[in-house]
Amino acid sequence: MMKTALITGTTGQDGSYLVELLLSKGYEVHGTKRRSSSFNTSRLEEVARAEGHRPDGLSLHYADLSDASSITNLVRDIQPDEIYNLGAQSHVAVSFDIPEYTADVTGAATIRLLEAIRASGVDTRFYQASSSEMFGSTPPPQNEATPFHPRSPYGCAKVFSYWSTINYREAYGLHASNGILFNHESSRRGETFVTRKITRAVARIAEGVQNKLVLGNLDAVRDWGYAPEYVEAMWMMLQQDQPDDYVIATGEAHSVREFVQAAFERVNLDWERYTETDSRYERPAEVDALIGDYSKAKRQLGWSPTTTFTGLVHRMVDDDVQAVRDEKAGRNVRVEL
Ligand code: NAP
Ligand code: F7E
Repeated sequence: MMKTALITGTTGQDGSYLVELLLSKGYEVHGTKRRSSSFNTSRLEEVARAEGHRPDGLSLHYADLSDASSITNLVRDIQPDEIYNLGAQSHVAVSFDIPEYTADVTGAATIRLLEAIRASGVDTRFYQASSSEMFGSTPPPQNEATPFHPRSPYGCAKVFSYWSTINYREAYGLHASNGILFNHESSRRGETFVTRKITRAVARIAEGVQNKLVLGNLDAVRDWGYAPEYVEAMWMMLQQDQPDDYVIATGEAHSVREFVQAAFERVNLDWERYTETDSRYERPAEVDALIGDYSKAKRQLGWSPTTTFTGLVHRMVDDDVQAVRDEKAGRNVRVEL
């Protein structure tokens, strides 16, 4: 029988890839979108282009994670088999500027969803987008047993959601799982996260429409994977008989500096000539190093990453170069979905 899924945060990087994955598996997919004064569905337009038309199995609903009524109504009306809570104020640096809002949307909203499931009595499986940011300053490698020490309002909010998910599993027997995902990137990554900021700038510099790239802390170390592979892991978690919590990562670590270097190398430019640093991109508290140990996911889910660091950098730079060329040629036309 055809399964039904509800995804919050459908318009984000992961949401758009998860929509593609679930549609390819024959799901009826319902997603949330927020009211915005301008088009905010560009990532889903890419899904539509790949399909040649707006995907038949996809419905979008206006909702907001800060609005309990919108969330409760959706869960009750759709009665989904699976719920993926990907919606969040997901930018770590921004969470220092809007901490209460982040606590509400990235933290408390998880309880809104879990309560909506209880109130409607729907028999559903729940995925919570937990994050390696919860580990914060605890030294790598990090796995499911590593203690949390978050370093930002975002990290604190994710810890709240993580434990709420486990609490509802234990208290009410919900099939509720946490994916503790390490950084994952793609050409659909938001333009203000460091990898995309770099690859977009490199492409624009190579195409002669930008002069320099200005960054913050170049010493931070991250474990960067490829987003489409990570949404596959989310789906795998909800297909297990028992709910559980899993680290999803590559185990490979690189500094921001190494990412910059590799990106400029792709277009045969010297990174040091074009890169500057400015303290305005530094955070009040930094997470120095995140490197994930995904052996549990490998063992229990049969999940492993396949895209290498260099492969990821090349793909993102190449896609951004193409995007700049499309922009120059006026090929970027926006539509409503
Ligand atoms: P993203 O691109 O920033 O997408 C976030 C999504 O949440 C967007 O669709 C956004 O809508 C939506 N959203 C924001 N505020 C909302 C609100 N008040 N109500 C409803 N929806 C709201 O993030 P992502 O990279 O796809 O990540 C997906 C999830 O995984 C997030 O929860 C993130 O915190 C978590 N995570 C990400 C990573 C990573 O490396 N990417 C790693 C670990 C965990 P708009 O499009 O309208 O802004
Ligand atoms: O920063 C440094 C910055 O913003 C990575 C989110 O998806 O992954 C993401 O959070 C590193 C940090 O990602 C700039 O200080 C230097 O050390 O790309 P980012 P993040 O903070 O790791 C986790 C797992 C999530 O869950 C989050 O939702 O890069 N950095 N210069 C910079 N970062 C940014 N954004 N901009 C700079 O100019």
